[in-house]
Amino acid sequence: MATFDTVIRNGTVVTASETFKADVGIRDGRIVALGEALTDASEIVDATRLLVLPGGIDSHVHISQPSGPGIVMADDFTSATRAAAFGGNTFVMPYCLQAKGQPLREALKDYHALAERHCYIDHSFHLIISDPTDAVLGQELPALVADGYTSLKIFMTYADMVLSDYEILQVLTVARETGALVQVHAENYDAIRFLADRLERAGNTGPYYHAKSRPIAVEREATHRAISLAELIDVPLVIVHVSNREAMEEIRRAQQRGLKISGETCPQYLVLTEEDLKDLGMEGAKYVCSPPPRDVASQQACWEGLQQGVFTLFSSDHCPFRFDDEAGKLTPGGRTSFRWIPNGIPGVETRLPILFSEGVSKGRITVNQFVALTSTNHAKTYGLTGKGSISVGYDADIALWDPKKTATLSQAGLHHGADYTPYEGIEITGWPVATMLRGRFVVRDGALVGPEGGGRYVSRSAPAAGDRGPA
Ligand code: DUC
Ligand code: ZN
Ligand code: ZN
Repeated sequence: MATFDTVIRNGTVVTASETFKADVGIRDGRIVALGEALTDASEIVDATRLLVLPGGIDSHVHISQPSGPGIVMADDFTSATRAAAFGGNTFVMPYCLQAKGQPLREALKDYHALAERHCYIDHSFHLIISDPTDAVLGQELPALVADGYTSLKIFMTYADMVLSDYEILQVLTVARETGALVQVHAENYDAIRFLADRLERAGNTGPYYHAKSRPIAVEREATHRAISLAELIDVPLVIVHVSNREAMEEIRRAQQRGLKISGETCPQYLVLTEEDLKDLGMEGAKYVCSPPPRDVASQQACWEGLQQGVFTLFSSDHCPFRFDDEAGKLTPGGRTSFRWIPNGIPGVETRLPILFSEGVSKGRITVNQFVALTSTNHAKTYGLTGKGSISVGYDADIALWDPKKTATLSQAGLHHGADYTPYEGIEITGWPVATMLRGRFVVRDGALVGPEGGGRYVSRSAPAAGDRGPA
């Protein structure tokens, strides 16, 4: 019997801290050796001129999430994880949305049923707490954290999800007691409502006014408030999908004061602007997401956040709706007001190429920062052990990258369930040419070779209070 099932030969291994030439020996789905001239293998994969990176971990995706009457998300677990694999990912963390009044276990049962036997890559779930009843706070949540559902998201906006400051403090208290990690969607609900009402009254109802109803101050204020509430309870927090300098500086200040606040940003805040929403017709709906894309100065601030470690997570916030579809962006209500346009854009397949190309290839970040921001930090932050690094003992979740390969992003070349990409036409240098999950190829030479259902659910540990990622 050969020593290794597979050896990846002649590649350049990249971790969050090092870049070195090494062969990677894989047995039983794990990395068991890093060394020179490893040969005794059932299969040798030649990685000459390729980078050997840990598979991407996208800790912020929405899949099959109920999104309002008549609205259907464009991806189920089959299509979302297929697209993710083509984009160099081996792990996604979708949300499990608690409907008002719904027990958390019931919600989880539904999502597990949707995911089971359909995923091409591994996954686990964050909970969305929309109804923090006494039962949820006192019994359900603590039991689920103990069972490996160790992170949750709360919202400071949206009629059906917004929590009051009192409720946020209650959730944060449970997080402190259980070790769960809380993510916050930081936008001020009442301010958005007020501004949206005023815009509508003035007849400003097109997609562009989605951005005008959620200006930077709305996000900055909520970011500041969320941080203050976390400070009161003395608990870590992740501020997700940060779009601009003012919110980024709030997080930086908190970090400088020693608070355990982590920041996440996403591709839309690096390469889109609110100008993309400007269209006399409905084309702008393709870019409607929250917070909205801002301007070039905000893009620059988000780069600074990534470069300087204020943001330790780069996620897609994949939240796909079809454009030319009444169950998607062109829902009849959306034609009457931006308020009813489904909120979110696809991006699970394009996250890594965009950051590699705009970041590594253009010299804004190092390839080690790329690995940290797209894989290693996600595993550390969310208590995912044995994933997120090319290291002995870790799962052989690997993306082989051709750093010189060029491509143009286009809907025709993507594998998601949406009928458009907001990143159409972006020129890319650096592309994932193969994706391997636990030692087996899922994507190879541009073809899907892994089985539907090859991805597993993974239970997570609660990171120790002092080890909530590198914030
Ligand atoms: N928040 C997200 O995280 N994703 C899509 C929509 C939203 O408001
Ligand atoms: Zn959000
Ligand atoms: Zn999201």
